[in-house]
Amino acid sequence: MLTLYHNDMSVCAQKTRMVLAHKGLEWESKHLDLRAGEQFSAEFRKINPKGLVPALVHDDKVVLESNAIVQYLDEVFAAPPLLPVDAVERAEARGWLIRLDAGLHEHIAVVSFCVAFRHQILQRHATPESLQEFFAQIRDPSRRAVMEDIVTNGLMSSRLLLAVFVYDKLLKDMTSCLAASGCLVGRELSLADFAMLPYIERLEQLQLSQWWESYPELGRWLARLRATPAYELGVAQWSNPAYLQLMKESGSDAWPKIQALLSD
Ligand SMILES: N[C@@H](CCC(=O)N[C@@H](CS)C(=O)NCC(=O)O)C(=O)O
Repeated sequence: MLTLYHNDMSVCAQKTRMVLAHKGLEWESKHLDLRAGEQFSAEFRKINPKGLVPALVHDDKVVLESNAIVQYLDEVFAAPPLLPVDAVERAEARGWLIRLDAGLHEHIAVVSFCVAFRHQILQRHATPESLQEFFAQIRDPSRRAVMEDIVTNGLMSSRLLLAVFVYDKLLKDMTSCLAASGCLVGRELSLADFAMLPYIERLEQLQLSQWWESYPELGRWLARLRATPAYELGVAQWSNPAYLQLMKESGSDAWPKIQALLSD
């Protein structure tokens, strides 16, 4: 039996649900409201002491870290495979997953919070005392420092500048890989494509798609992935309209500011 602790709009959870769907697997959903702090509950900390989703429980085994989870699923439920047969291409696909853990995941959180999600936190914790309580419940000091910065400083955060430069390079690198076959690696969609999709779609939700206006390969890739049953079951069916609306409204004037950071 597979149980997934997850969140509807979490990029890591979207990736994991797409892989579960692509493999045709049945799973039990344990949805956590991250804004209500359900990831910090004692019950969930027994599953993941770090208080992060997604977490997969397979029978009595716990598998943590979304990139480890999707590779675990691909090994244990081999068909249809999501890593290429060719060893070099497999290494390339894993390289894209490493890129997420080596910074991109934190950068999308920075962009998302600086543009949109900080408004949710500031609304929910409207007094300085309540805001301090929110920060204090984040036990990991480095996660707490990032959250304090991006919620407090928003578009003025120095972390946003770094995130924007990393993303700009990523969009160029993806475009050059997509030019050959429309996939990031090889000729078929792989873990690399499913893993990267939420990180690009999030920019679009934040009204930043002008960023890749001159890269049509990226638009075609997005459309191709969105036409898959895995996207429908793993992403579309879990879309949270309130979050989409917040990102749309907060992001309406974000692009000129991001563009200004890029041209500085
Ligand atoms: N490296 C972890 C990152 C997981 C992660 O950051 N999850 C976010 C949602 S995308 C989360 O649970 N955030 C809750 C929090 O930061 O309190 C993974 O890939 O699973």
